[in-house]
Amino acid sequence: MDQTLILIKPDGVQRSIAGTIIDRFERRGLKIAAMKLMQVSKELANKHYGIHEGKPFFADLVSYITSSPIVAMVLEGPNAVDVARNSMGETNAGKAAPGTIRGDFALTIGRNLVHGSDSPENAVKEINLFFKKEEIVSYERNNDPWIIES
Ligand code: IDP
Ligand code: MG
Repeated sequence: MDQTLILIKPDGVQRSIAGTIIDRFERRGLKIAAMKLMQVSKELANKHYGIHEGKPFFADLVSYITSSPIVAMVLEGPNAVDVARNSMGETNAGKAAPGTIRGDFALTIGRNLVHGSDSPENAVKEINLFFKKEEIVSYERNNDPWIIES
């Protein structure tokens, strides 16, 4: 099954809507395979956002993601990467559609509440950056047949 890395960024935790955000993904049908509250180090932030190094917003992005704890999750399901990003809405929260997490709870690109991997290849890399193998749990969810047809 496909997996994706989701981060509830510091604004989500500080605004006490981490549970609401997790709820959106859970109710969509995605399965939680791993989850933890953690403080992102500067080193981890630089690795995770390495692709954006050199862009004008890079320094602010690193200081945003390291400013306060985040919730990191591995979510699982068919097409998990695209499904999660659709539920998150556009990067620029001010333009995100109502019904999405960003469209319902955020206003600006610089405080857009969530990160989601952008491809299955990057999902594998990002999951390995944030989680040890033993932190990812494989289990049966007994309502799966009501969510995913076999
Ligand atoms: P994504 O999070 O939707 O994948 P990316 O383009 O990968 O979007 O950018 C990573 C993060 O960098 C965004 O979620 C946002 O927090 C921040 N970011 C991107 N572009 C800008 C910008 O123009 N100004 C401020 N922050 C930005
Ligand atoms: Mg991205």
